[in-house]
Amino acid sequence: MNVKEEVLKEFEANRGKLISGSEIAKKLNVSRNAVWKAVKSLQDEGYIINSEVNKGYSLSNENDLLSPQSISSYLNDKTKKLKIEVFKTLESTNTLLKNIAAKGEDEGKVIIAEEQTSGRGRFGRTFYSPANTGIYMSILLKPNFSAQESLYVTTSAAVAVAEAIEKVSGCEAKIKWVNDIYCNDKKVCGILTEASFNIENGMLDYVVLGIGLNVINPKEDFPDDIKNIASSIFNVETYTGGLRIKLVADILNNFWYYYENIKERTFLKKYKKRSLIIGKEINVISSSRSKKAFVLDIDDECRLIVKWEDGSIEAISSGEVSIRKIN
Ligand code: BT5
Repeated sequence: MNVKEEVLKEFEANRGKLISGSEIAKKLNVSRNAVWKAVKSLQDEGYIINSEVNKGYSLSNENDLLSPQSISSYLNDKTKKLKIEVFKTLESTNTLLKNIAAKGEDEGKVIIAEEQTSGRGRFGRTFYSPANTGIYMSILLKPNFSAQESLYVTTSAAVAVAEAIEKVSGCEAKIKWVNDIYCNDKKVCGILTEASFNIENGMLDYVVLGIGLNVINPKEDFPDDIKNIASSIFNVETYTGGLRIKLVADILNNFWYYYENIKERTFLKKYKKRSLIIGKEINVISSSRSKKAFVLDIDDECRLIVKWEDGSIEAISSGEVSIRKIN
């Protein structure tokens, strides 16, 4: 860690409290001038740091910028070990993490961006990722899984995110199989799980779990093509600075628990309970063809059990579904 990162860590550990420059300098064994420079540089990056003459500095409780230091202060003993890196802007956190994974990075690397310029959804679709209003995060995993079992990663992450949303915002969060989270009938989060697997043994080399969550309504609203389907869990009036940091930490804490116990599928009951589509008439869209079905259940492998119009029953593990409006 460089001086700036160390200073930020001190501030995060004392959010809202005044600490003197000389106290920080002594603790970090650097000059007061070095502390001053670090404070200036953090302020230039957008951190809200107040200073009082002859008293010191304090990091405002309203500070909302994501950083490994801020997130770490809410992590538990297990998730504190994750290697978190935060970027101001990236094309896509999944793309960067996949590149890093291919070079042999260990499990537990987490990439977060304040903005994505080419955020990706499934099937080559885009995920709108404006600056400072959402959470765009990817987590590198190396589970001992077959390709089929990667569905557990997406579904357990959906439960982890839904629980974090409810805890922090109070919005009831529902899950649309397999990877979308809805609040008040609008999509607030999408999950993109990408994997590399070993052809010889059919097992996964690594999995990149990408989570995109709309936290605050973007200033210019959502683009026209998603205005009617997308929403955020807060608007500017209801949001309090710092909640994005708590959300990231809660998501990581929740997910890591489910991930460590993934074979027991402790998340599955909760996933089903939050399902938006069990018992509903849906369209199943695959290879641009749409077929009507009724959702009977979600099975232990997280597959969707559907009854087609001809009465036959099938378990499906991929594809896109939409709820059918019945007059
Ligand atoms: C998803 O795909 O929803 C997965 C999104 C995953 C995004 C994360 S962010 C971190 C990581 N890095 C990445 O590059 N990606 C991951 P899908 O189910 O295919 O839904 C895509 C569709 O959702 C689009 O075609 C739009 O209709 C809609 N959409 C796009 N942006 C949205 C947004 N911000 N909020 C809600 N809906 C959106």
